[in-house]
Amino acid sequence: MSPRIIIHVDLDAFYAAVEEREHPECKGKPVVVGADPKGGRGRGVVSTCNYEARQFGIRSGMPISKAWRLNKNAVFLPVNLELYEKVSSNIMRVLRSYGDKFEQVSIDEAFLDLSKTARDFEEARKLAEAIKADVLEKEKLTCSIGMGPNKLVAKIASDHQKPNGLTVVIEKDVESFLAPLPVHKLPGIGVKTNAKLNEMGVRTMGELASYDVARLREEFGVSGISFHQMAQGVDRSELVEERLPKSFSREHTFEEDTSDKRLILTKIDDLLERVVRDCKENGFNFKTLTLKIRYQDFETHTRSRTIPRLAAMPDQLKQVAYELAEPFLGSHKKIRLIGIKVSTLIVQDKQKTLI
Ligand code: TTP
Ligand code: MG
Repeated sequence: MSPRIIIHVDLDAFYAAVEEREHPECKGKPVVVGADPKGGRGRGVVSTCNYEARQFGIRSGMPISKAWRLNKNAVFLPVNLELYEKVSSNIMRVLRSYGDKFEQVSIDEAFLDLSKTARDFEEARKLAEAIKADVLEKEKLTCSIGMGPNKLVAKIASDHQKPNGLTVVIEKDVESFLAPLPVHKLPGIGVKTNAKLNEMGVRTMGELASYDVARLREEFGVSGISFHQMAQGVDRSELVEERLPKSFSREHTFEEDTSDKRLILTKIDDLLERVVRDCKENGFNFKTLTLKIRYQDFETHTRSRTIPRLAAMPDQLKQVAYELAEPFLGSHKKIRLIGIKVSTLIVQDKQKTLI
């Protein structure tokens, strides 16, 4: 059987690159896309930044106030999601046309199965180069591509030579490619698992691949077995061609931490209205409503409720949201952030449960 040839395409500094394209005067300067820094007092986070800004230590998810401290002269721009979504869908259309199977993973990344389109890795490499050139010509953006015999290796490879990279890992090189990489590059190995593995003396994927699997199982349960397999580059998962959303959500960070009940409930109304609209506009109904609350000290809670009737009226929904919020409103601590999520989605016409 000929090996599978999978590629993973990931746009470089996506939001920031789109902004640079739209504002050529920013080219070469550090660009940070995210919340308003408000002269260092802003309370949101960095969505992303270009590679120039990364040289100052700025990163996605970092408080915008910290980014501001790291480089006050960077160009700070607000998030224009509508524009990025449009550019993303143009790019996805281009990518889809190259593969036999296509799976979009997020706004700026997708897998393609080239096993039937290309005879071997050399031919696939040429296709990958053509894809990069096509995206650059049509959307004036660069991407990084990883190629491997499965999704796991392709995904790790796309990150290997960012930006504007192309990393090809043929089957016989998989183990030697992975061996020196840190274990946190594997999906599912977050901060805690990484720390635990390091404690056990396991830092690289090579060390993980040769670690006693029974011990890993003892420590991490069935995930331990999966970590062991992944470290050896084993992944049999297929591309999932159509991704249906699992939930819709929105959050709001207050300008100032608050315990003003009216302000909080008004914000809940607002978030609820938007989330329900997002959900309906995408053709879904939902069964579960979740409220998230983060206090000033970052302690975070979520509470969920199943909605008794699918076609609940806006007032009933509000009532449920208020009830979910109630236990948090009397706290002596102020509230920093609230969020609303709807899940257990039902396709509106077919009434089909997706989760
Ligand atoms: P990424 O692909 O993780 O990051 P990137 O494209 O900006 O940079 P690169 O791939 O070159 O490392 O995420 C894609 C987009 O998703 C990113 O441009 C902005 C958005 N995003 C957030 O809004 N918040 C986040 O915490 C992250 C990681 C990404
Ligand atoms: Mg990216």
